[in-house]
Amino acid sequence: MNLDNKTVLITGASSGIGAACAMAFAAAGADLILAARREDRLRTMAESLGSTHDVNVRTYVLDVRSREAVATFVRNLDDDGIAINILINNAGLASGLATVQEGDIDDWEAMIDTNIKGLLYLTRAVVPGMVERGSGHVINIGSIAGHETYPNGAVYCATKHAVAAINRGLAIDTLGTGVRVSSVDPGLVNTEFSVVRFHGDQERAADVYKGLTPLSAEDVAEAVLFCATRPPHANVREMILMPTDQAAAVHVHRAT
Ligand code: NDP
Ligand code: 8X3
Repeated sequence: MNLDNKTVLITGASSGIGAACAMAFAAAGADLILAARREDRLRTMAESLGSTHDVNVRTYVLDVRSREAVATFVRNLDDDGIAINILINNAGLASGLATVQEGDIDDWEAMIDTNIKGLLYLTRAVVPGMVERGSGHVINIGSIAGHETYPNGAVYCATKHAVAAINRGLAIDTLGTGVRVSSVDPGLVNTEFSVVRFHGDQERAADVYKGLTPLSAEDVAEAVLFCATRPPHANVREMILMPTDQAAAVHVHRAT
């Protein structure tokens, strides 16, 4: 199934999984709306995708934490007659790795505002149009952290447990409308995720993946594309995708 004539909105498209999804969906023929905060990254991606694929690529600077910005962004798309067929709720981050009793509350706010509230703002703005049209697909990027809680990760894990709950709840709420809801929940993926988590400490970030082969962003994008290309009567509700070297959040095999 190709995605010609489908419009896909990807949040957090400026790096990692979001950027890989942009490439995978462009290759499948979808028109893209790419949103993130870093405009230069988005512009470079749009130029490269536009020159290699015959698809329409629009970019928008958007901070998903802003309720007003999200509402205006989606309203403007609507005013321009652009219907979003697939929403990939990918923008997210971990910030810090600490016990609850020692955690930095600013880190918590960043994770909660982005991973939960931002995802909800986008979903609330986009899904009514899908319901009205009787079709659409919301694909949330959850995490193994939505299925388990690991040491020093309580708040990040809480945000991804929230994504799992929203994913399940939205599927119930939209039942019978023709809207599909899926979640792709990866384990370790080598992206900028750990550099962001450790506030720019590249060495500490590299240690996360030392001695094992993590997933690539492209591995995850393939899984997202798989969800999006099922026939209309079939839906992937939740997909856990792990590196072979990872059995559970903190159970990893590292070559010595
Ligand atoms: P990256 O750090 O490489 O990418 C995160 C993306 O989110 C960037 O494009 C960033 O863009 C965007 N983003 C962050 N905050 C905001 C915001 N406030 N508004 C808009 N965009 C924002 O990490 P990943 O690709 O790994 O992360 C993508 C998703 O995958 C996240 O939800 C993460 O939780 C999840 N995940 C990651 C795993 C991993 O091991 N890497 C495993 C499981 C899930 P910009 O900074 O330009 O705004
Ligand atoms: C990202 C994967 O295990 O670092 O969601 O939480 S993990």
